[in-house]
Amino acid sequence: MQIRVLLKLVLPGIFCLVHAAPLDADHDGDVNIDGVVDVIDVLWGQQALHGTRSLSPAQEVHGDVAPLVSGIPQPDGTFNLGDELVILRMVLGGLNFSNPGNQFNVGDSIGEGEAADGTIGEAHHETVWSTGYNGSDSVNSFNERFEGIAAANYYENNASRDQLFNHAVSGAEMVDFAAQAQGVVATSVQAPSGAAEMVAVFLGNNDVCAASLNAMTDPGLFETYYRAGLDVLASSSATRNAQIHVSGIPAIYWLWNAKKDTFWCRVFAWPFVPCENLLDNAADDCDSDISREDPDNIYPGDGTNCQRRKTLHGIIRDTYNPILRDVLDEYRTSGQLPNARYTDIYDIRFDSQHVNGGDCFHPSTIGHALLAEKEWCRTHWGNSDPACSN
Ligand SMILES: [Ca+2]
Ligand SMILES: [Ca+2]
Ligand SMILES: [Ca+2]
Repeated sequence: MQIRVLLKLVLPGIFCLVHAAPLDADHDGDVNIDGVVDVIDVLWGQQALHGTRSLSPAQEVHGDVAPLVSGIPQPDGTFNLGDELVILRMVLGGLNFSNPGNQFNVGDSIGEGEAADGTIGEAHHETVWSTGYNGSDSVNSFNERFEGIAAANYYENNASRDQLFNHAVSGAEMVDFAAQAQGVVATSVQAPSGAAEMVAVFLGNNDVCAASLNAMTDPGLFETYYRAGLDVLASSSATRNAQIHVSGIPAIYWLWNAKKDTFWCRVFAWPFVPCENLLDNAADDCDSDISREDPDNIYPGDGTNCQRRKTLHGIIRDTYNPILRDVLDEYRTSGQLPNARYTDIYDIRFDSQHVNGGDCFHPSTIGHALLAEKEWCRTHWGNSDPACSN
């Protein structure tokens, strides 16, 4: 009797939490492969574990969503209790790995695609790695990937919807996260689903770029501002269950390395870029080529500018990115933002072609293409994308 009452109370809620599952994503929790992840998949999984149902190989693949590493499924080729528990959380806890029905963007000048074509100061939202929509450029943005996977289920960004979706502001620092998040909450009602289903967050670049190493945003404040933005997303039903894709800060050391020998960049462009702790006195004074290629270690013969650049590199690695990762892990594991996941891109090395030749600082179109590919392939969506295994 008690169980029947419980089911009556719980089942309507369960069916409200059904997620549309992508048809091409194999590791999606949809054990019976009917296009949705719901209580039936939990039941089938339970029966399989008890030996009263045998799953086909394809069904096992769909059910293989565990273990989770930093919230991202790392399928291990077997279906066991860990997988069953993840599927249960998908049905009851709002855990979601499906393709989103829309995508919002929070960020700085990179999120605006600034100078992507080399024109200093010019925004190129159509080029951006996340919400970009130029179908004829080399950037296969997240927006274009979702649209390509299931156009009917995805309310894509385009020139006329960009104001709704792209909230990035050139010059934004982490202190601006909360305001941009409020903008996402406010505009999400305009999406057909009335909610933000994915939010890309790429901030922090302007916190680490500063007039000097001492002028970088205080790490304690950086964390406070970060939490304030996450709190905004967590406190609204329009954003709480969205897949929050937080990008780590890249190793900007490599953009100096890539462009340091270009006269235009060194003499005319960089003096106007507010990232003096990286770009001041741009001539190479590292001990050797070996030292310059090894920013993680300071060599005895490294000059003061080389040492300053490497120190900045280490601070991003050891202070700012761990804050972005660890705080987000906390919001996810506590359930405040059940689908918030951190993507580390610190190991990506930018070559000259990835940095535009105008301001010699922002990603070029090719740089956005690289970001889109690397970020994508490190998500759970990338897990199911054969193109990422190359
Ligand atoms: Ca199903
Ligand atoms: Ca598994
Ligand atoms: Ca494109």
